[in-house]
Amino acid sequence: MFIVALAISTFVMFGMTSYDVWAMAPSKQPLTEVSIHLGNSANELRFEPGQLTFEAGQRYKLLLDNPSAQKHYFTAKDFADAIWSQKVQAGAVEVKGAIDELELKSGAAAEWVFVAMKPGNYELHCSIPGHTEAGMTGSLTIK
Ligand SMILES: [Cu+2]
Repeated sequence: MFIVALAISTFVMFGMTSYDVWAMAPSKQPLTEVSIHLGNSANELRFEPGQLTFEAGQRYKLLLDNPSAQKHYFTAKDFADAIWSQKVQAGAVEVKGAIDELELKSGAAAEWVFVAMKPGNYELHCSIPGHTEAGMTGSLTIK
């Protein structure tokens, strides 16, 4: 397990991203934990909360879960472009690198560790047909 993690880290370090210059330092910053629920136990089509605010330059662990009976997506492509994703962890699997959409099945949970970068207001929605229209949208702000 450790060797696999090390191999992935090495791969990420040699990947050419615009964040290479400071890729090591922000990964060690203190974390602020923030939670968001995709749907709820009453199966309403909404994010709770529907609005989250982050500060540019701060590192976050976004805790996502799905307490509803159906699957949902956390889709936020512009937001994903405005952050530096360190990893997404789900169960015993860690995924490194750029991610802009997560699918959470009923009862699933995941953690997204990132550094907020570019100030702005970014749209969040669930991309399952009908869910956005039913109100499953949110707003992610970086200030
Ligand atoms: Cu949904």
